[in-house]
Amino acid sequence: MENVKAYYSNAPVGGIDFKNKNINDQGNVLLKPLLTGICGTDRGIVNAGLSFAYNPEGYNFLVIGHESLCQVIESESNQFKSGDIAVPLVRRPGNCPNCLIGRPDNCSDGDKHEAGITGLHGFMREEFKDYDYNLVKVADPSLGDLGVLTEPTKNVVKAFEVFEKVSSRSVYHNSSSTLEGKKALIIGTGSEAFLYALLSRDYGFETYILNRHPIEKNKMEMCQAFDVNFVNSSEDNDFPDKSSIDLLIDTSGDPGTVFGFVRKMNYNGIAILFGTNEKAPVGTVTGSDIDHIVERNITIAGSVDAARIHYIKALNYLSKWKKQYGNVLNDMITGYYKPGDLDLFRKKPDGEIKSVIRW
Ligand code: DN4
Ligand code: BGC
Ligand code: ZN
Ligand code: ZN
Repeated sequence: MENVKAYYSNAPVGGIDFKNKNINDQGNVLLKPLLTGICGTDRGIVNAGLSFAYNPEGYNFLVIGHESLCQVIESESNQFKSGDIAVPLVRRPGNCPNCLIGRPDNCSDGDKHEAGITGLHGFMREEFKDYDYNLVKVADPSLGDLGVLTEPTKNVVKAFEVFEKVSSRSVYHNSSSTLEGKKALIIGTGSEAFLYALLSRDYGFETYILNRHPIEKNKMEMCQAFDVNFVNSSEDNDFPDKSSIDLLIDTSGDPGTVFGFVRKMNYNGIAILFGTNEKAPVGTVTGSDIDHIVERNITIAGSVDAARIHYIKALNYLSKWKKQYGNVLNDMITGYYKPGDLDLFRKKPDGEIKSVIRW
């Protein structure tokens, strides 16, 4: 579609006062989006599955798009020059103690905003202004389009920080001081699941990703390249055969599936809940599930978003993986689309890992 200026959803207007903070027209850097990734959150907003999303104050629409790779067009900042490549931060701080120390990802009162999600317009637009302190520079030119994976990768880096903090409550590693032989199960086979699988392998976990149907050839090949095992739970409902999951990461938001696997977690196991799906069917937690969790010191933790430090680490991981896996990593971007390819928000293309819009 020609002349598309922005996408929008019809989320209801929220009540938080966030006047004069829209990123349309304020900032010392003018940016042109090159690529915008789309993810489960965007589809959740467009399909009314995420009630926490809301429009900026005074608007009856929300420009979506939070996974952006941009080029600097003009800059009044000494941190950026025209031509630089940058990724904008999604979350913008409020005034709570966590927000004030640069950790709005751990906001204590919910009074923060997220570009393209909660009360702040996003990056699916032909250009916008932002402040340099909201931008992370992509310095490695070899990353190219893969820079668009910085934003989804930063969530994974933060979740592993949560894993590290929680795992320190007991001795978690094996008797040789590594995680070799420890089992990580990631529920889901979307982009976040593949990024979790990559980092899980880096940590040394024997890594499994799971769905309740077979996955396409490109995804099977990617599992092979990353040394990750795929489990089709509709065929293999005995996986794993005993309570042996040391790290469970959920990207599905499906409570029945999550607690089905919490029942199979090992002593001192850690479950990180990450996927959100308000439309998921009700799941059941029994007394014996609670018994299992308590008696084994299992921790269930939620993890959302990430801070600037995780964007920087995400870029480092992407550069490392690019060297390690070469062009296989490029295949994480499974499709390039045009602004106006609206079906993309309603239906996942076959074999999708990361679909991106090229501006
Ligand atoms: P996605 O590509 O929709 O990934 C969800 C995955 O879960 C897909 O592969 C689904 O398969 C799969 N799935 C759904 N239900 C089940 C089930 N019952 N058993 C096994 N697999 C299942 O989305 P994404 O990768 O972009 O994001 C993953 C989730 O994380 C989304 O819910 C996002 O809203 C959430 N998210 C959270 C944060 C954060 O907390 C950041 C980014 C995303 P299929 O249905 O496609 O076959 O910061
Ligand atoms: C974004 C996060 C955000 C989360 C919930 C995700 O898609 O990557 O930055 O916190 O959605 O709104
Ligand atoms: Zn996203
Ligand atoms: Zn806060």
